[in-house]
Amino acid sequence: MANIIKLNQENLTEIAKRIPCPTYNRNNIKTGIVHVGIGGFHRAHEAFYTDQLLHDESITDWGICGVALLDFDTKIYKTLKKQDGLYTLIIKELDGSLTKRVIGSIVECLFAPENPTMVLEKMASPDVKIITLTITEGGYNYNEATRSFDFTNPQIQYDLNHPKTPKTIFGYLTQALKLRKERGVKGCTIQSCDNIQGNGHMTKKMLLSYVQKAEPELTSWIELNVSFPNSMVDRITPATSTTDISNLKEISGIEDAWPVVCEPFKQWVIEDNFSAGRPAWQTVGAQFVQDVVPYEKMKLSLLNAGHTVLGILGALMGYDTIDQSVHNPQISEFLKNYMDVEVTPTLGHLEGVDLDSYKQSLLQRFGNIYIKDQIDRICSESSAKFPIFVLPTVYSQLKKNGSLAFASLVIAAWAIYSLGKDEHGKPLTIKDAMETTLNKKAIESKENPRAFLEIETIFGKLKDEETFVNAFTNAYKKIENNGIEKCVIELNNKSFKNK
Ligand code: CS2
Repeated sequence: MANIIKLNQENLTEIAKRIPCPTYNRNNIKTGIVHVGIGGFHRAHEAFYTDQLLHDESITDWGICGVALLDFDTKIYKTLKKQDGLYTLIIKELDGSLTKRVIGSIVECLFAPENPTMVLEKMASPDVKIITLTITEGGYNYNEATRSFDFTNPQIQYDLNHPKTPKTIFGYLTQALKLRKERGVKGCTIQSCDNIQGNGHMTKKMLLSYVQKAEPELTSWIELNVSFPNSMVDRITPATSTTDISNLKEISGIEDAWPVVCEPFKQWVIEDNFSAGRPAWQTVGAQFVQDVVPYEKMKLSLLNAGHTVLGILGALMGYDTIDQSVHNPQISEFLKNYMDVEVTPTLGHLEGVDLDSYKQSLLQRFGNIYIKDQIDRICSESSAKFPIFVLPTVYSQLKKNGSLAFASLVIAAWAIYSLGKDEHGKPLTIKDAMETTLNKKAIESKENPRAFLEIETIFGKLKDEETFVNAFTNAYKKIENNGIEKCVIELNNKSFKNK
């Protein structure tokens, strides 16, 4: 490729000669959505759907303003700002080919730590009808031990004392909604796009807890004017590697400081509950349904939990990527068993979904060797993921006296993983807000395995469930004595005999 072109609005016509670019006039697009959390997932998912939609020239109201909320987000903010909100989406197809396109739906970018007022004004703007969120599973400030909003979080305390310059999403949403109310601006929709069962319910519950303390008189206005649709979101989006960046430059001649890579599959199932109107995302493949709960449950407990199973077992065995893990025949057999024996009985009937082919397709997606989804990414923030992805299956199985063996082995493997080394003695990179506690409890577990289950913010009251505690303790001891692979094989064999 002769010349290298920098990705930005000015160069878009030139870039369009190389890869597909937005053909709509971005200058005509008004912001109708404020999105908080402009990481890879948002850019592979909602922003992608919205970009597709904006290619219908009659639609000009649904541009996205991307908000970077945390100091940590400086880099993505600066990158997108410099590139006029543009970035390349690189879809890694199953046959290894790459489908690339420039996405143009993020028409504005704001950096909250630099200018909180601007973010508040944007969220309060009458043009803005929807505020969408990808703030991660841990971002909802939910405490599993108390089953309520965590007011002990120092950032929340900060927001309560500095309402005009907040730091957390709760401070922002509260002030923005307050402005809307005071100015007579209509309500809006707050739509979570995170992997949480009942993500809309969770957002509403957590926000209202905060509001009741910060601005109690706003509560009834929110109840009447703001909707919180639940949704199920799906597209595997690994972290972008330096090779992805340099390949784009070498092969297509495009200099993009932060392209996004993802799988071809995508799904978005949304409850049709928007208090101020919404884009016709159904025309570009999203599904609007009355009740999204069964879909969420299916996705979280099969796909996300599947990831966790492959990630934790794979990490202990020394693998780096999810495809390596699932290509170990014993691990993939284990995952199939886990899904069939322990998860499927908890799901009930899902109208219009063929569960067998869904599970089959997951194995294929996990096995995509071009995605190279990092086990480090999957295992990161496990303390927020286990309670959502894996533990609901444990609770359901406990209730009906069902099998717990597979889930218990994974949880025991996580306790051993939290010691910080794989089975070959190689250090593991553990990225977790609760890293210190996890490690401390993991060390205690060497003497007394059930100590790990005492982390109440993760396990709630599970430590009192003898059936589970026994299964966990047995699994823990077996892994210590025989190594993870032998335990996986043993359970697979047992399950085979029972079939
Ligand atoms: C992953 C998800 O973070 C995780 O543990 O399971 O990021 C997953 O890739 C997405 O939810 C796919 O939709």
